[in-house]
Amino acid sequence: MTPTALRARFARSLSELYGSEVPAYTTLVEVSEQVNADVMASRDDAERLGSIERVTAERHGAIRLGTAEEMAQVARIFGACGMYPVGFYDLREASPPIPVVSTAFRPLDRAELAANPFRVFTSLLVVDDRRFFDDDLEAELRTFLAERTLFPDELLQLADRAEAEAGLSPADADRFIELATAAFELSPEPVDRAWYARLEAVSSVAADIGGVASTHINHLTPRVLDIDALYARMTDRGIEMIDRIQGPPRTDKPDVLLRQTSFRALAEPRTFRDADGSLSTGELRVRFGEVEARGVALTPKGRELYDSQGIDAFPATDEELDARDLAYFVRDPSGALAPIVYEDFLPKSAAGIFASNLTSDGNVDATREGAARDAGWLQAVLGRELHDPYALYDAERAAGAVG
Ligand code: OOG
Ligand code: NI
Repeated sequence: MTPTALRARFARSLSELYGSEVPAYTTLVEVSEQVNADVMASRDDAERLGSIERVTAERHGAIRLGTAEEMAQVARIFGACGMYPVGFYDLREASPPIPVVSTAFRPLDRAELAANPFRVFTSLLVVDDRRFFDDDLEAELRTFLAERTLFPDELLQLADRAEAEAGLSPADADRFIELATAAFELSPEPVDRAWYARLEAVSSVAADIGGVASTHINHLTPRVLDIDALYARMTDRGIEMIDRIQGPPRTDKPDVLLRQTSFRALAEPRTFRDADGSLSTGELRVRFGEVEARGVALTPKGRELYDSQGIDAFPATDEELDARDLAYFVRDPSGALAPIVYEDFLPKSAAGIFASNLTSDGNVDATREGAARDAGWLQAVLGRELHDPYALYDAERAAGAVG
């Protein structure tokens, strides 16, 4: 079973898990499929940004980790599935600031993306950022995190074998998928109430990451061809969405980058352990739903224009976007322009997704010192290349391949 097949199975397996645990996700997938079928029936260019097979299977997930070691381990598990780290996002620059830096694990080439585009937005808590954590809390967090094991040795060994040998036997593949899926399930282990509350007073993301001895997939996002229609239909079904769609507003111009929207995390029953050792039931809101629509990837020049002036400053046709080097295209065999779809994330939208699920802004002391983090730092943690999204789009455009 090749890394490509492992990736497709892993995405399906997580999707089954998530659907069984978060029923609103199943509604979201159903409504997305209806919207996509309607767009296919009504628009000639419905498949301009990817085949309907790809779009229907397309998901991204998100996980949050606590230590450099966990980050390096997850890179091996995703590597087994042909997913590699792309991009560096610093969510501490958002407002309100979130104490994480992130990357996305995804397939790199067009053929792999077409076969199965599964990706996972992966965040790492910055425990030594003094704006959030004082010396004592950092030390306690480090101790707590060092004691937990998110990924069993057997899983990591299977992952290494899959990467080294470009696949696994059917029996090993079954076991790998079983262990990898289980690693992202919500754990029934009791949550230490006082510890969780202490972290939550600083940041609910810190509590979600460092307040429990496990990690979990916190959303799984289907792709939709008309996100405005999706938003309206979900609202009609009584599911309360966040108040807006993140990313570029709807226009008559070619879709660029990424538009996303979400529904708030559901309150789920969890067991808590109190200081006297007694167990009680409470609730946590840690898993939510999101949906996205993807457009053409912007060049650095296009991105600069988007960030500084917004979508109003953009031309209305593919030809002009290409001629002004604002977005990535390749020529298909007939000479027509084919867009290169944006495969990455937007830090502002990501911060909005985080923020829509925060119970409070937490307690940030902006006068204290941050902690230096950049792509070079994350690459060293990962122990493998951290790919630059623009280098990937440039290479694809230069190769002239069509997806
Ligand atoms: C990740 C939020 C970012 C996206 O689609 O931008 C994200 C998280 O909440 O852990 O998934
Ligand atoms: Ni997301």
